Amino acid sequence: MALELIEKSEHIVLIAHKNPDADSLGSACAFYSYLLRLRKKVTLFCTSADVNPNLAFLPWFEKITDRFPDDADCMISFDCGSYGRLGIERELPLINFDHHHSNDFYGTYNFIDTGAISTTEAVYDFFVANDIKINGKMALSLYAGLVDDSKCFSAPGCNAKTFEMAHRLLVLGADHAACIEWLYRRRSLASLRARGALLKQMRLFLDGRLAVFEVGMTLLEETGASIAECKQVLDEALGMRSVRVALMYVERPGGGVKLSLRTDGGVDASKIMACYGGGGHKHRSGARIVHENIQDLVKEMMTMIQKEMQ
Ligand SMILES: [Mn+2]
Repeated sequence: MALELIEKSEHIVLIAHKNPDADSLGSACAFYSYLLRLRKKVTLFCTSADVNPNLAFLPWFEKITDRFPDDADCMISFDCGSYGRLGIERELPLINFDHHHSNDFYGTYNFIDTGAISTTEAVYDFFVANDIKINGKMALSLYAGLVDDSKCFSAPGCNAKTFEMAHRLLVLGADHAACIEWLYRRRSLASLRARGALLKQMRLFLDGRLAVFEVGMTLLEETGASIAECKQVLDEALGMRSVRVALMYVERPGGGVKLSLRTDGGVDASKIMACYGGGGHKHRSGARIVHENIQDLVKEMMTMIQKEMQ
């Protein structure tokens, strides 16, 4: 049992995925509070050295480290759709909390709820099922993941349970205003510049049903925006009535290409990205590949998307 494993472990490493979002980090932060209560030694690990400063409102944010401790005896991963997303490989028992369809139960114990809107929902359910008291810090951490992964309660997967969980977390002390302020009202100049440039160069295909964005190295250098910041325009493109699928390809140093796909759910994004060794959700998915000719690749993907639309 996962609880027994936690009980007998002394030093537990909580793992958020590379370039963590509020869901991955929020889940880990909620667990951090819980494990401290159990008087465990805890490490909050993430392979990314610089984490999005917009997440600094999360409790324990300052504890994030990219150094994996030598004396750990247990790991818990959050929101990692595949084992590779952990960013490390260790022969340690692993508890796997996630909500991605692509998750193949790589943990020793797995809490995968593909119906959950966020991984924090899976963690919340675990706390509730095991009578684990949720304090204010834990509530805020869980709420942050819920707000972010539900696109501020606008994603199609939002249902009565989403709002019930939101209600309970607010009662338990989550600060809604702080979450919104940090997650949505602190956009950097770099992100606004990137957004302007990207919306200007957006191309539409397939009778306006597919929006395509190309992010070259120059755009990233000139605006100073992160890839995560660039990806926000995908959701904006989907806000257009005709657009059902939005694709972004980002040129990476060394010849790689990072693909991000968002859909309205009619086309299964994770299915298309699986063809390129990637994964994710039905509505949003990504992959990283090495491809010599980006234009050929885009053409190939467009054919695939067109087929899926019919
Ligand atoms: Mn998530």
